[in-house]
Amino acid sequence: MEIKIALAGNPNSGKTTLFNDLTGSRQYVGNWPGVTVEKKEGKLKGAEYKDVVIQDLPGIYSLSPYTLEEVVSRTYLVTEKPDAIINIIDGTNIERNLYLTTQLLELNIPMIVALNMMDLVRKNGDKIDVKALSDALGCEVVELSALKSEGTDALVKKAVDLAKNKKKAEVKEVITGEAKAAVEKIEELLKGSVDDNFLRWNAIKAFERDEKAMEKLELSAARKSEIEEIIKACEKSLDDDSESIITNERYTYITGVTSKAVKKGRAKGELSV
Ligand code: GDP
Ligand code: K
Ligand code: MG
Repeated sequence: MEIKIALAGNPNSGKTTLFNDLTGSRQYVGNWPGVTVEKKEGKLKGAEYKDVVIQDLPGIYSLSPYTLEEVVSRTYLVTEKPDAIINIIDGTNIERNLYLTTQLLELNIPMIVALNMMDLVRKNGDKIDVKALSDALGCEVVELSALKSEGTDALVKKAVDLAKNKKKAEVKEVITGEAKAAVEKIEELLKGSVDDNFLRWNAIKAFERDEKAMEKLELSAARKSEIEEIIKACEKSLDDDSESIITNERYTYITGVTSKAVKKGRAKGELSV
C-alpha cells in the first residue's frame, strides 16, 4: 500500500533541498487543482521505500486562510490526510518556524520535525537541546543538514516508521486558560459535525472566525450563533480579538519551548573569529 508523507515548512527552510535529496530524479511536477501554485510530488529513493510518496507543500508561515499557499497546504492536509508530516524547520530561526509547527501539531497527523541548517547552528555557536525540544513539542525531532545530506537517512527511516505506525504526537498545551476553555466548549458543539481527528483544529479555526474552514462544516445558523457567543465572551474577558488571542497563546508557548531548548552562542552581528 502506498504511504503518503507531506513535507511542510516555512519558505527558505530547506524544503526544496531536502525534497531533491529524498527523491532524486523521481519527481513529478504539476499544479494544485484550480490554482497556479506548483505541486511537486516524488518517490523516495531506495528500493525499500518504493511505495512511499513525498508531497512537497508550498512554503508557508501559517495555516491561516490569507494566502493561496496556506489554503492549498491546509486543504491538502485536512482532505488528503497524509500518513505523516515532515515539518522542516530552520534551526537558525526556531522561534519563527515553530509558529507553523504549533498549527501542524493540531492537525493530529503523525509528525516529525526535521531541524535543518544544523551546520549553520553549530557554526554560529548555538546549542539546541533536541531532547528538550522533542519533549516540549511532543513529537520526534531529528537534526538535519539538507545541504550536506547529513541526517537524511535517519529522518527518512523515522518518518516512514511513524507513517506506518500512525503514532500521533502527544498533545501539548499550546492554547491555555480562558482561550482553551472557549476552544473546548466549541469542540463540544462541533462534535459529530467534523472528523474526530480534526476536532481540535476545527474548533480553533472556529474560534478564530476562519470562514473558509467553517464553510466546509455546513453548521446551522443556531450552532453558529452559539459559537459566536462563546467567542465574544472570551474576547470581552481577555480584551482582545480572538485571532490575536490564539496568536499570543502560540508565541507564549513557543517562548517557553525555546527557553528550555535553545542556547544562543555569539550574539547576532558579532564577528566570528
Ligand atoms: P525552500 O524555500 O524551503 O525550498 O528552501 P531551499 O531548499 O531553497 O533552501 C534555501 C536556502 O538554504 C538555499 O540557499 C539552500 O542551499 C540553503 N540550505 C538548505 N538547507 C541547508 C542546510 O542544511 N544548511 C545550509 N547551510 N544551507 C541550507
Ligand atoms: K526558496
Ligand atoms: Mg522551495
